[in-house]
Amino acid sequence: MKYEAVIFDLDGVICFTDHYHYLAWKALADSLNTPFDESKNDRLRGVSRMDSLEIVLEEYQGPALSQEEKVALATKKNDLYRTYLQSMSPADLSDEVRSTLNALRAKGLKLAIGSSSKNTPLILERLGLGGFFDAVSDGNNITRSKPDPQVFTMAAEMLNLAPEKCLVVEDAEAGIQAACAGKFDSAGLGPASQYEKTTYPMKTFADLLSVTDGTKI
Ligand code: B16
Ligand code: MG
Repeated sequence: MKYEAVIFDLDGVICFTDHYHYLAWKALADSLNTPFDESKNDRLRGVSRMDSLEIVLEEYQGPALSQEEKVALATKKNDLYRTYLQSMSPADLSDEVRSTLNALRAKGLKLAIGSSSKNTPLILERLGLGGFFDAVSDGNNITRSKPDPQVFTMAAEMLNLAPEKCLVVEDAEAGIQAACAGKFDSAGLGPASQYEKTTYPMKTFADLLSVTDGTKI
């Protein structure tokens, strides 16, 4: 087998919480009288919470904000986002993702998460995937966010495998850049299937069954 492990991004790959991110950032932006729309929300994929806040504040025209005030704003957004996450359940995991994960494990591959999100433990628990993965590297164990490779490098270390033995699955440009910087091959879904740097552009999650053998779709 070409790879011994697969490291999955979470939001946009295993599940889809971008609308909840949108609703929570939109409420915050409205309270600050600053414009925010779906296209700006798309720029937040894979980007850390504090870096996302800077993008949300790009057109903000109010009084200057201290670092403490920015942290308070990010916390307010996150509190609202987490209330939306409470409505998630195992029904939010698609049959395709569930069956593909099980088939990849049956092929002998280790399975890990590499996500920028500090809410990864809550999301995995809501999906019924708490304890499912062999390693979870997320926003809680990193100091540098994607496009830095740290989140994937740490996942590989947790699995005790070299990057060349791990395939990263991503939906975001920042995530593909992170995979490249860490010397990981990458499989891209959605927007990431269009990037030149993506090793294996994919149409659908189940394509991983052939891509993990090194087959281009
Ligand atoms: P949190 P991923 C990323 O998750 C999201 O795509 C991104 O929109 C979010 O800002 C980031 O997590 C941080 O999330 O505020 O929950 O810590 O795509 O890397 O799984
Ligand atoms: Mg993502």
